[in-house]
Amino acid sequence: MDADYLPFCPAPSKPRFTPPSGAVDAHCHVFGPGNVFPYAPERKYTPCDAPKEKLFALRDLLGFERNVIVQATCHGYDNRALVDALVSSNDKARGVASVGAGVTDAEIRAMHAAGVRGTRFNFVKRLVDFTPREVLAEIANRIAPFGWHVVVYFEAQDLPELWDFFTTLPTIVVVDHMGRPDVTKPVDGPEFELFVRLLREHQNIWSKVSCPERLSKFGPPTYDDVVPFGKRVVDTFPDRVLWGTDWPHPNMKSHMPDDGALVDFVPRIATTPEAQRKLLLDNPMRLYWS
Ligand code: 0GY
Repeated sequence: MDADYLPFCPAPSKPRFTPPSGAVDAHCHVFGPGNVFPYAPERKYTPCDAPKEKLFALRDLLGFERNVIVQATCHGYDNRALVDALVSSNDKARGVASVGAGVTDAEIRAMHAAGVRGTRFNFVKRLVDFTPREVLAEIANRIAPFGWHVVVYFEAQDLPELWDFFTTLPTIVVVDHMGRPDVTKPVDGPEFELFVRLLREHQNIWSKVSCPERLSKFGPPTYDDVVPFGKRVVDTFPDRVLWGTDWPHPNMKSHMPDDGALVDFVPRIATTPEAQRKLLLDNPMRLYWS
């Protein structure tokens, strides 16, 4: 089956930046292979196969030790590819699944044993059909007793409408990609200010400072226009930030990033060894391995 966007970078460069020992790539995916783990019939895109072996090889090349593998919409609620990667990882991977309201405690327990520690709610309209908030709230209440958190993916213009829902969730809430700011707007303008306020007023809300390749209008390899946004979030909330490659970069149509260049973006937003250690090691270890 053909993918409907670009294939991932076949030969990423070795980064110049060396991550701290034990570092975690806290946002990446596995896709298929489709002949073993079929893609969801309701998916909005067809990815290229991106199996666990390739992810683990990339992890080693980039100088990381662990992965947090996030269920993407192309696999729907079928978490088998994710769970297979987790149990094959030798305790080097944790997961964020996607579950429906019908999930049972036994299913949650089995996923937990495999290494799942959260569920993801996706609000990006091009990626998913609408799910009523009451259903999502019910799922959050079901997973909370297991110590799981909720990962949310949305775009900046939708934050006002989602605010009340996010701020009443009973778990830690991790926002993907800084809530996808429009980086042509000022970093201290009202739109990004609202996102910063979300984290400032709610200590249970964290942010991934990932995906400059999706947010940038300047483009590769340095994604300069994203730096002030990432740096502001890392500087302001050093203990509640995570970073990931987003390999294999689903839906990237403008260009396919060199994952080595993405790692070299990290010291530009986390500018001290302490900030880098928190971002790449202490924070993800606390959330996923403690
Ligand atoms: C990402 C981003 C995207 C896709 C998904 O679940 C998904 O399909 O998250 C996107 O298209 O922006 O983080 O993987």
